[in-house]
Amino acid sequence: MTSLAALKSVAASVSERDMANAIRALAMDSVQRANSGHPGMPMGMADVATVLFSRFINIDPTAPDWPDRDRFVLSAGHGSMLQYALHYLLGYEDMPIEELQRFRQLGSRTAGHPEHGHALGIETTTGPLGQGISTAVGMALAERMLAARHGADLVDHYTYAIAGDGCLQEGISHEAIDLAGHLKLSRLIVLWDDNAISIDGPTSLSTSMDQPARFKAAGWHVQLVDGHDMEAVAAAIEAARQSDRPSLIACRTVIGKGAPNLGGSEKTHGAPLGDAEIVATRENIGWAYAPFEVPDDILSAWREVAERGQAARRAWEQRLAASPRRKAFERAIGGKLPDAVFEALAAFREEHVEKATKVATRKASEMALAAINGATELTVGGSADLTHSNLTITKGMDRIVPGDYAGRYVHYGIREHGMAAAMNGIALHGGLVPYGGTFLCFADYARGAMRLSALMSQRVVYVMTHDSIGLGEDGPTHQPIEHLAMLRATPNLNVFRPADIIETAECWELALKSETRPSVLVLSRQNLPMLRQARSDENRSSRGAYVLREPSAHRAVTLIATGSEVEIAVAAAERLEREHGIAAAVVSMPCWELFEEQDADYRKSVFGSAPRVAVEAAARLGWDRWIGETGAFVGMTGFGASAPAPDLYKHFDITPEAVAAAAMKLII
Ligand SMILES: Cc1ncc(C[n+]2csc(CCOP(=O)(O)OP(=O)(O)O)c2C)c(N)n1
Ligand SMILES: [Mg+2]
Repeated sequence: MTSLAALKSVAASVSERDMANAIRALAMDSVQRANSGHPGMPMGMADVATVLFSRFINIDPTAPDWPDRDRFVLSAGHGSMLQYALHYLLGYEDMPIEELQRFRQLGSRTAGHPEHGHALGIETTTGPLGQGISTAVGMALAERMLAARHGADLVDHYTYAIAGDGCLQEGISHEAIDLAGHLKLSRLIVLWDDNAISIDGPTSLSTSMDQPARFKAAGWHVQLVDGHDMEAVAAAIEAARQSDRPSLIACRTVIGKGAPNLGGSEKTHGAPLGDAEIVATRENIGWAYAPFEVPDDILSAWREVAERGQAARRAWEQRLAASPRRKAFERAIGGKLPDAVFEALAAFREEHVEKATKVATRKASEMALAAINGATELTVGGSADLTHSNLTITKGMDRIVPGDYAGRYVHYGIREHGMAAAMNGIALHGGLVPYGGTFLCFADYARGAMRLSALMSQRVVYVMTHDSIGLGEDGPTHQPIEHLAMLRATPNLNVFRPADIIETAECWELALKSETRPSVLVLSRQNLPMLRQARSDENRSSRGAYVLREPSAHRAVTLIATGSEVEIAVAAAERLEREHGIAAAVVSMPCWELFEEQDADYRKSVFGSAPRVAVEAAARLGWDRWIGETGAFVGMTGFGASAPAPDLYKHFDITPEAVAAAAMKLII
């Protein structure tokens, strides 16, 4: 290895074009080696990325999590080789050239699309188009909020995103752009790879959108540049940094730039260039080096770029050491919620067991949130325009408004998908714990980003109310049926459906403590009785399911339920005992995922060996896992209907009588 000092002396003669060509060569060679991948985007955006990193971005590969670093989001995630090439060139220790040679192979850090957590410095997972730009909005919002709390000497950075035509065509971009423009997120700068090509061919096949006009209409600062004119790109980024609004820089580029025959064609989008075109490209761009070889002077020029970020990081550390806000800032970034939160929740449970408080679980959630938000400033609430239905705002929470980020409640607007992505960005940024509400039915709309919360192991809390036909009159468009099954099928996601105020507080506690897994709190619109018979210090929801009611005689049947149907199961058990002398246990099962994690002995002690009946006002899918071959299910078999909730439960036969009858059928 040549020493950096020795390299520096030759680096002076290297041009930014040479630096960009290093990206081009690494991208085309890695894709060729893998025989899979997307060379066109990295080659087209190599010039823009080089200017962005060489002149502007402050990151330090030796301290990739330094809190005040600029955030870089490759929204056009299929261009992952752009990011991997940059990481190698900048000198991230976990991105040696061998990782590029193993592009897209099992166990490599160079997955097909950038995966947060696979390699240092990947701020978010991208690939599903539109997610990156929308996640970046959350990061830029978190930056402004933390700056308002801790001051500009500790928090003062930009969020840069590279987005393609695909990202801007996706609907989620509309939500994200609108929110960012409205909130005047001036530290957000989006560089659009305006190459007018996507997979099927020219974008004119499917769009006539005037994107700059669209961004302007949403309140953005907009510039158009030639993406291969490095000085023009630099000037545009400089102007964007000065703007008091989020910025779009439309960078007109040629996809696959440098490839003499295929450049400009969709053929470079997602396939290797082929040996002959790679030879021709080397000639065309004057790259006389072997595959994966970057000459010392060019590598040195890149490594010097990293030194600028390192100096910025050191200066920041000195400011932090001298800051009176140091402790508070470090606590926030550490992400640990204070004990006071959990003490407040314990006191809350004690109080409401005593009072036997009967409220809807959405109301219980609001009451629990009042305790939580009173004990910490780290939580950031919000709702997709259903604040007074989801009950997500609590006393003393100031709103975030354009230009003033001192509050902690976000009106996300009617933008479920954008909200979920923004919450991912807030969680990824660090320093804040986001939760946000909508109706459970609209989990469908938020789904793309919810999946990424789970894939990225982020603590995001989804507050999803109006969780069944129990919402009543709004009817089948608003009544979730298959949503629980969809959410439960999602890996690394805890789905909580609490039955009463006590379980609701317990589930909130579990969600907040779940630092590497998002949670969905599934909550009722209608009032539900307090079912817990005795106070306990133990969080009984923490094992996923527990015996709520054990009959005095040997169990003849076990009734399993969640949420609002636990009350029905309890009534059914009482009826079975009273009218038929049948001993029925009731299991409340607020979280399948946590129950699945318990050992077999615990699971057996809860479920017993008697036949089982499950009751849930939702689709059956998944319940057979718990009721077994011989079990029965009482629930929904089709869409709901519009009527008062009690009428609907009768109409769809989800009643104590129906559950008792199903139980009788099993055991007689
Ligand atoms: C949500 C989503 N839909 C579809 C795809 C598949 N896909 C990957 S790249 C792409 C085309 C993107 O076009 P553009 O952003 O212009 O990229 P370019 O071809 O310019 O590199 C598509 C449809 C995806 N990754 N995500
Ligand atoms: Mg394109």
